[in-house]
Amino acid sequence: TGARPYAAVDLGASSGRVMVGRVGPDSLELAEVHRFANRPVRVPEGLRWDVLGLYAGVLEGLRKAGDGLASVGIDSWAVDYGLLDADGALLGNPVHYRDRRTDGVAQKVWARVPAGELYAATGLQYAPFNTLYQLTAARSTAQLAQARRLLLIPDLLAYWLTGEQGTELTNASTTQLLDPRTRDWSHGVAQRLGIDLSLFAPLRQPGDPAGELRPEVLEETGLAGPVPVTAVGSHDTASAVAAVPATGERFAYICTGTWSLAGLELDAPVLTEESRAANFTNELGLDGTVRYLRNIMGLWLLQECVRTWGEPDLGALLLEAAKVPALRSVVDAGDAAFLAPGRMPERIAEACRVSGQPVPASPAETTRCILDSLALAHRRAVEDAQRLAGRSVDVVHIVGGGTRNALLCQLTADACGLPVVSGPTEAAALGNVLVQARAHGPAGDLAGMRRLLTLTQLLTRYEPRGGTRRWEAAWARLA
Ligand code: ADP
Ligand code: LRH
Repeated sequence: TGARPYAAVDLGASSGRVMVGRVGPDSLELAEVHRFANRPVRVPEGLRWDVLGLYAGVLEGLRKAGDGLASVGIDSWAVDYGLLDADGALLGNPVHYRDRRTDGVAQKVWARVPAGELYAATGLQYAPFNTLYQLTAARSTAQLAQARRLLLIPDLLAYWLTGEQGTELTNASTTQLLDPRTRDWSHGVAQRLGIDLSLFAPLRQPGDPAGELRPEVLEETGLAGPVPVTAVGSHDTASAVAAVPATGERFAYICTGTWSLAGLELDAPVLTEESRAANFTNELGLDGTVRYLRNIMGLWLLQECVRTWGEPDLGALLLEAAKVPALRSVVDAGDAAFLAPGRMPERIAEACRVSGQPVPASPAETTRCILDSLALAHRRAVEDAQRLAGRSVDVVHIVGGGTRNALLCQLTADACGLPVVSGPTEAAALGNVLVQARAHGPAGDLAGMRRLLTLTQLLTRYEPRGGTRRWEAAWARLA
């Protein structure tokens, strides 16, 4: 086709990829040109991202993408950032959100701004790693004292590519420093916590121009310029939700990968006390939407176990897990106790023991426990979101890496008692490409983008089996 290619850089917590997408009136093609591992590094001061390694991966991906790019867009995981000094140089490696520096910090924040007020102002769930808590943890560090600018991870990479600085809105909404009603900074919260908002570059919206590849970048990647960079939904989950191939409004989504992000797309935030107690977040999406969702530990639980077991073949392990009887033991996959790395099989066994359930005795049994627990957490999030937002759904869409796990998709359908439509796997990259395409071509709304996805993407449907009562009974064991 004659359509010009768009490069989507999508950095997940477990891998980074550069994909090239082509968009036509009735066509949407996506090809992976480069994938690289994203391995956090533990140094004496804590857990850090190898952000230079990621940048090198991005450059290599752009080189492989080749000439003729209509634009480049970048999305990544949320909340984390790099600090720049007065010369614009990076001050140290960005801290990983699983680092322990935020342990106990929330209590200090709530002593100044009570948790209820914080939720009413920002709509963000409590997670120890929200940027607000990270900045509070960093308060008296030499690094923060020296910092003149804070750039969220995708904005940092965009800065290195273009020399231009901005703070993209959807990712900014994960800092807990934004008001989801005005979709602008919450000056009151920042002031009361002594956080200097001038550290942040001006907000930019998905679709805004974000500069052009610098001459040195063109030289290094061998690309002919000019190549524009376009702001997309730079929070990976915002891009993934934009690429949920829903046909109507009565849908829930689960973005599965390292995390499971499960909830609804709304046109206004839900800021009730009940919603706070249920730990639902109101992150910002495209075109004025709100991503009303809950964070669930996700396939991180399995990734960490697999790492401990010496990386056995995942396909074989999942086949074994499918043969293990269902719902023998479950853990609370929403529990932040599973956030830190290390000893995951033992920690899961311990949680089963404490709740008086059979302790999984083999990798297959542990894997089954994880998948049952994830499906159960998916059910609870989908149920709670509908109740709290006063909306109901008749289908659950699963997108992201977890779509490759057919057992997880089927168990989620069973647990929710609803059909599951799974796909696309590379939803974040597709959402990234579609936002660029509409910034550079005829405008299309979210519904139009989704229509194109339903026409072009391979989707799989799972019907629920059996009743949902046994899932509720399993949850009762954890209460
Ligand atoms: P992230 O973007 O957070 O890095 P991904 O969306 O790439 O994560 O999803 C990664 C997860 O997808 C892995 O942890 C793994 O559980 C699952 N996955 C990847 N490949 C397969 C596969 N072939 N079969 C089953 N699951 C898979
Ligand atoms: C998923 C994700 C999620 C955040 C977490 C830190 O990659 O962006 O939406 O909560 O990383």
